[in-house]
Amino acid sequence: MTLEDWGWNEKRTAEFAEYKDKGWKPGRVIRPGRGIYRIAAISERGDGLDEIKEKEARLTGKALSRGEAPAAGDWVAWREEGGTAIITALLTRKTVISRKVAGEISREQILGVNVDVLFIVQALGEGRNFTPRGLERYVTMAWESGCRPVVLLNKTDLAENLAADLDEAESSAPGIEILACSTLTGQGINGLKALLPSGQTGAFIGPSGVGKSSILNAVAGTDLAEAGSVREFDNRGRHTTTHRELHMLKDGRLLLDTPGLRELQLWGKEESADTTFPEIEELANQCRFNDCRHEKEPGCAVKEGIENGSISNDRYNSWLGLRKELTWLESRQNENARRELEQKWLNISRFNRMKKKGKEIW
Ligand SMILES: Nc1nc2c(ncn2[C@@H]2O[C@H](COP(=O)(O)OP(=O)(O)O)[C@@H](O)[C@H]2O)c(=O)[nH]1
Ligand SMILES: [Mg+2]
Ligand SMILES: [Zn+2]
Repeated sequence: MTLEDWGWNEKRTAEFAEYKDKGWKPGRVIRPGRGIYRIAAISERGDGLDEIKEKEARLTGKALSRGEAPAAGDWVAWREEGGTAIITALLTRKTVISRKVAGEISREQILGVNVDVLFIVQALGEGRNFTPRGLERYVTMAWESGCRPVVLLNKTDLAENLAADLDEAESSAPGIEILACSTLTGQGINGLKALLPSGQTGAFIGPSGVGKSSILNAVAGTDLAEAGSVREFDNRGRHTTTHRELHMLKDGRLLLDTPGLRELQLWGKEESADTTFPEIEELANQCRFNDCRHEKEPGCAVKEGIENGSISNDRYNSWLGLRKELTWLESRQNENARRELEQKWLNISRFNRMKKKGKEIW
């Protein structure tokens, strides 16, 4: 096995050059933890050749600056210190799948990084929540991540009207490949495999219970991930959000299992939803006023589009709602950034005051 099998390429080699000079080695985070990370890393075999081995690496307080904890899928640099691997640097992230943490706090939660193909899983039939509006949220998240999105409509064995479901999915995910599948009948599993060449990393996102772990197992041909929604709760009945793991399948495919999301709160900017609604975005550029809010303004091409039927009212309302949510989030992010900057200046002036007094500070 080589680093390339884990997704390494020439660009990474170039980026790693400065770390190589320091004697550091590359590795990829398989499973993040609190302070201890499982990584796939180069190690010497003893006969002078290298091999890839899984090992545990530690993150020391000094290693990385705050807010930069390695995530599942990250490429890192590490060095050996007294028989322990210490993570020393994070390489740039090609893609980042993130959401806002649940609740009131506006902080980013990273679900996985350096994923190439992001499978949005929705389940059909009884109950398990495929709704056009819900799918639009996931599509927005997917575009924001930078990954190539694919929609998986799972549990086709339970579908009452697959053609209608496909139609609905198509309107909510324009321009995105949609695949119908079932882990029960095996439908669509080969089609899914065809979308993920080896050496590329795939990941599944979607609500709990839609079949993410089951699909992973179906692709793997063995039980890698624990399926069955019961296990997504810990023994106190709380929803567990810790499970994030990059799996290398026997056939070399790389797949990241993420925890089920009970609710998806978006993380992004005001424009993040625009790619999800290309038909609206196109008209929004033709409004009379540049700062048209597409609500009551005269000469609004979006409103005209609704009237003449080229935009659906549901999609329009969904778009407005998502934009409002994201605008609010952006203002909160700016507020956070302002506060952080303020704190930094506060620390600097404190530092200067102490220095003047000739005190030892840290
Ligand atoms: N009928 C049907 N059930 C499925 C299918 N895929 C998964 N399930 C079931 O749905 C439940 C949740 O699956 P799981 O893989 O744990 O979902 P996750 O929470 O998204 O990882 C389990 O009971 C699975 O057996 C499918 O294609 N058809
Ligand atoms: Mg699961
Ligand atoms: Zn307008």
